Amino acid sequence: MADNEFDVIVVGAGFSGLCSLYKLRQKGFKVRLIEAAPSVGGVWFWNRYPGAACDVESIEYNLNLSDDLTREWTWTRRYADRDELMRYMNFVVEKLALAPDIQLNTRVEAMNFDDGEARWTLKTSTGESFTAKSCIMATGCLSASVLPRIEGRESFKGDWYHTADWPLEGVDLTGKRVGLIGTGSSGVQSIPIIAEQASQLYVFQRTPAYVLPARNRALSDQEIEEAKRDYRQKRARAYESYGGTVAEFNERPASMMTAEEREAEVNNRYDQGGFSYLMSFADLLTNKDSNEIAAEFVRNKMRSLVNDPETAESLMPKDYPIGTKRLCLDTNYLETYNRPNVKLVDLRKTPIVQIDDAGIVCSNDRYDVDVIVFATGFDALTGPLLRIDIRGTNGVSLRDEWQAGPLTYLGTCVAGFPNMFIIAGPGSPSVLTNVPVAVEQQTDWVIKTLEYMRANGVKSVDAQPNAVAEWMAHVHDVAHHTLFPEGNSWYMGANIEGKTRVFMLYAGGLAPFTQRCEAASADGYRGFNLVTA
Ligand code: NA7
Repeated sequence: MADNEFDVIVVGAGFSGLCSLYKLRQKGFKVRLIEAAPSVGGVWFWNRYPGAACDVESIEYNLNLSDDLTREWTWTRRYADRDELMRYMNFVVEKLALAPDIQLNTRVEAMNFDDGEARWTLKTSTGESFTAKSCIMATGCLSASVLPRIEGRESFKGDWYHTADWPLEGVDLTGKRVGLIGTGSSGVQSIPIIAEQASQLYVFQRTPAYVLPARNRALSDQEIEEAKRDYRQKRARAYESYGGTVAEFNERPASMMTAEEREAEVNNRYDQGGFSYLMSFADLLTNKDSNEIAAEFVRNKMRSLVNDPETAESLMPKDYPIGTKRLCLDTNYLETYNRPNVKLVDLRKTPIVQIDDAGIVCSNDRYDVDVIVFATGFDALTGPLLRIDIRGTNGVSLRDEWQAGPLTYLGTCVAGFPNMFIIAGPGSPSVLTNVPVAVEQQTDWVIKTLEYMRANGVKSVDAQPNAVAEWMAHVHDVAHHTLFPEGNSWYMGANIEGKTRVFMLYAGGLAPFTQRCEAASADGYRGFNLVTA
């Protein structure tokens, strides 16, 4: 093969990409990983805003690639911050000697499938061209950031930043008047830190988030020792779980518990902090009454932390079930509104009318600022793929195919786009789980498929349209047995103007997803067209 010809090209150097690269190399594939950023890390490279941290516990949020990795790496905190995660990912690269197969500073801009050759050609921002039999799209779920369409945004004369593209050298906000738009996780994490630096911080909130305590803290020696000792066994349990973690669901629905039992359950889980709150009742995400019990408990806790009653009321999430938009984990967020230099602007009462050269103009007032921070999120799940001009069989464009929402088979393959495998994308459990665990499962399945192709002289694997239709119907049915479609979330594409609203993730759980993938391949790749050379 020529220098620019590969068995597999992996696009993206986050968890999915690094995991794919390592496993492909283990199996003897000629592989190149192409990454747009000047570093590995994926979402953790880009999200450098103050306070950026993971909302999944570090002891579980990592890659199970070798015992040495587990033995030699020691997490310091319950939730790793961005810098610790970057150190971890660089450690993985170094330990597994991945660097020689990674090409940084190179954005894949276009991909074309040649039907005759059954090969992909990839064109990059560097002007290079690569070909590969197969492509693994490890492009991430939250890697296409979005700026809001607000009239006059470009006319602002001060500095502005998106949280997902924060300057590498950091930003000194000391003494600055700052306007921050958006109160998802990025806003909730950065607001307390920005408030300490800024002379004045205005927070512009469209939808209030359910905010739970992170209770982040240093890990004890004993916790670290136990985590390392029990790692394999815990990982095995995570693979068999709904969410890719060992956190335990309460198996009883709220209706089968007394009021005291319910109170004790939510109280206990709230005190522990973190996402396991959503496991308080078996039916918390499927039954509105159960959900409301858990939601009201959180609202009351949130209210108790904010001094000004009007601000507290504006911060109350009331019109969607808890958990249907991603929970935000709080370290001093709500208390930040008690500071004299912080003001919440409730956009449901006074919407933004425009941005002008000096600040943000709302329907009843204007806020002059030196800096605007856009914590306005991402074109999630589909954005990272559709920003690449991907053309499959007969030149068909993925953008056209997915206009009414993403269409995949088993969350991994797209009809008409042979030998293209998506990791943690639409139609897979992805961000509803602990992502690195879901990534391991999916990369294992993809690489097994590539080995099968190699062993059996298969030149292309393509999803059958009827299999895609059946899978999407199943994804839709599962979602509509839950409350997820009731939140205007990025899971639904609801944060992007003009994006089709459809619940994009597989809510059936990681273990059932794995079983379905394994069953399809064991059954002679049911639902796929396999073309032999
Ligand atoms: P999110 O969770 O999508 O939050 C974006 C926030 O920005 C959210 O509060 C949005 O309000 C708000 N937003 C977006 N556009 C506008 C406009 N035009 N005007 C006002 N407010 C706006 O992104 P994050 O970066 O915080 O977190 C993403 C994920 O990363 C997170 O869930 C974790 O998994 C890690 P909305 O809710 O749409 O009304």
